[in-house]
Amino acid sequence: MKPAAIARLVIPLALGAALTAQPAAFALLWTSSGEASGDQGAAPAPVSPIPSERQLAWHELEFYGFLHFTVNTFTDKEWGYGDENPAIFNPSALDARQWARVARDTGMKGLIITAKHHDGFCLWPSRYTEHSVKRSPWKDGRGDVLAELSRACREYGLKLGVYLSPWDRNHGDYGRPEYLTYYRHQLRELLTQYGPVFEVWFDGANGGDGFYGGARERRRIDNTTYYDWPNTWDLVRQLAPPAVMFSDAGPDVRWVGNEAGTAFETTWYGLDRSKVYPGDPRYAKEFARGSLDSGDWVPPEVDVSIRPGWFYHPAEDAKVKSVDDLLEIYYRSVGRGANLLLNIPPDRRGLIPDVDAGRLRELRRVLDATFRTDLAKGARVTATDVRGPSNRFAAGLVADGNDRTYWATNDGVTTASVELELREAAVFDRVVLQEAVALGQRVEAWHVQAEVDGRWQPVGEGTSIGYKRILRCEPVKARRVRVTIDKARACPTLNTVGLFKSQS
Ligand code: FUL
Repeated sequence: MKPAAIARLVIPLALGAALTAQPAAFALLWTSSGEASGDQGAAPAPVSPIPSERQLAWHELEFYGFLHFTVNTFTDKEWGYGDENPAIFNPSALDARQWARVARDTGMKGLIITAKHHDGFCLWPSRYTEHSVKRSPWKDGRGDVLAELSRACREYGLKLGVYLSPWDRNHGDYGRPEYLTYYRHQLRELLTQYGPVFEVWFDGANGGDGFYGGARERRRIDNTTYYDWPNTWDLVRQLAPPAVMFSDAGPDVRWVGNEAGTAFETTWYGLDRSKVYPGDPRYAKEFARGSLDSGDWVPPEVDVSIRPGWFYHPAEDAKVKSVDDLLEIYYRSVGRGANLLLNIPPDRRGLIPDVDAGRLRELRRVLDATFRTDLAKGARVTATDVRGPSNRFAAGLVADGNDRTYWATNDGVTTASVELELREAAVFDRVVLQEAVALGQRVEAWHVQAEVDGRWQPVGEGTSIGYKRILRCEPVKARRVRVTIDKARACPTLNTVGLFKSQS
């Protein structure tokens, strides 16, 4: 298809997505869209799907923490039945500031807490149930974990997210329509009482049996219809417009399809939301890998625990993941264009154990040491094609340390290279690439070469880039490095080419 035809095809699609998203961020892109106006000095036209403003902000977070904490912490279980006595919830030294400090020192940008897990116990004193901290001896029933965490997040510059399990094994109404009213009341409390929330996490698990107000039976629901998700999503939009919502089906962020800490090597952000529902058993196989050019922008989040379980268990103190494991997870999630949600469960004291905190400190130290010095910064950069007559999309913008500016080619040019000439030869083994994702995911294949002893040698190659791609390669010493886009859906963009040397 000719570029002009592609442009005609993509513009209505992209425009539709932009309008259902938050139009403000796109106004600039739209009024200056090159393919729309035929003016190659203007920005490339977006290709569908494209992210909303809230999704763009979410991409920039990259890494945040998960806190699994409830009665299970005290019963040594992963899934509570729902009949736990609230009296067992009694952390001896709960300190949400310690959680926030650990998270901030690890470089996490926020914390998402299990406000209510499947057992139905609420970490905040909900007006709609007695099955909560209200009935626990902790702080004589006057405690509120959400309030403490929200204050701590504010103090440490972190964002707050909430996990509210749809499956509630405690509640007598679960399985009946009345339960949805209860669920939405709780959501309203969480989204109005604790300051801004950046992410709402909708779990897809529905196991069947439970306490259910004393019935102690198996309750089946049809999760294609029972939860009436569109109305719950509307409520979240109304109460917390900037929040993204996570579930198998999005609407904003999707599950990566496993809990092992790994995104697909090829990560596309598209998901056809109309074909999938939260808890869909076909999800991991059929939908988790995403699609390049169909559906909506619903990027993956990698949720994984630092321990084998999601909740704290004393027997797992010796099974905390090593720094090497955590680095591997980082490169397989953030390094593949997904976000990383790393679970760090508080123990029975209500503190993140020293062993976990120590691993996290080490992880941060290694990441900081590795990514402190960008060897590409200030390089002389040239390209086989540069969009338009001015410097607005110049090749050098990939190495200016500013990911708001980007290199782009002219319309119709879908194969192109940028070549970096460093001030002096340097050894690197990490290459960071980033697309200007506000314009859609465009690149489908790329490779990197370095000039060694006067000859261009292969360094590595890949498919998707998206928000961020980190290539790990053998250490190579070179002064000249070339990144080639081999295939793209429309003229490609890159806002970053970074070169780093890993440190241990
Ligand atoms: C799953 C839940 O069943 C686990 O307990 C945990 O909360 C995990 C993050 O999601 O679906």
